[in-house]
Amino acid sequence: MGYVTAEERKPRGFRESSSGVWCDDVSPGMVARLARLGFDWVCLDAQHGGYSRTEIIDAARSFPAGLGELVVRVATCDFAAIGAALDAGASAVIVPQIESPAQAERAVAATFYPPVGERSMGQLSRIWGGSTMAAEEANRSTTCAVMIESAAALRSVEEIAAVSGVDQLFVGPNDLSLSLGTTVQALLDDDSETSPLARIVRVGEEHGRTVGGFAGTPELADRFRERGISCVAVATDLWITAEGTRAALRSRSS
Ligand code: 3PY
Ligand code: MG
Repeated sequence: MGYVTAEERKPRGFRESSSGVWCDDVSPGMVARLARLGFDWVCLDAQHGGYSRTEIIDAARSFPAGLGELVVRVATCDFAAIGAALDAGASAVIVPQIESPAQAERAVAATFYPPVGERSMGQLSRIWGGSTMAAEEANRSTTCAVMIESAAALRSVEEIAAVSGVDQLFVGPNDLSLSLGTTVQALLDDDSETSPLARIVRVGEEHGRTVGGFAGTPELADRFRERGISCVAVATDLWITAEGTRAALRSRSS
């Protein structure tokens, strides 16, 4: 599979039904290649992956324009970290472990410029000669996704989704299943109308929020989509290199 160009492909946005890739290992080259190969969005993981602020900036500088969105999963609901990811050039943030409307309001305040929020102006693209965005345009094109990944978050999911400025509910199945005392597989197998995933999807629909989630493999991604979760991290950089390695070694002589 070769690289695609912006003309050949119209990437789907992070707010739509889309397929993204999750990057743990720090490699601006890998991030750029994954965007060029066809993912709708590439997420840098600053919570459980290796990404620090400097490395987010390096990846953003080499991200190919027009070929999908750069997304950052920040380490925590931190005002400075959210602003720094967006200043570097991310068009969306995924904010982990949101459990209350007050926390969701904090995430929104950090993501958007006034009058919507309290983000401070200072985009870094001016440093490398890129164009900066006016506050209004940035507010229109930036996405705030809050992670629903605990029993407490599930209890407050209606109130969290109702917070103005929350664009997306993003399911963290590993933490959610740990918190509920179950497994990712059991969460996905539960097809009842009262299941945790059905509840999140219903609430998302009621409030006009996209529902996204971390799958990490195409097999799990299909299961997420069957449950109505549409904006899915369908692979990780580590999975892709492992699968590529496995495929390559199939030709090894025994
Ligand atoms: C989770 O599954 O808990 C996540 O945060 C995905 O990385
Ligand atoms: Mg998690």
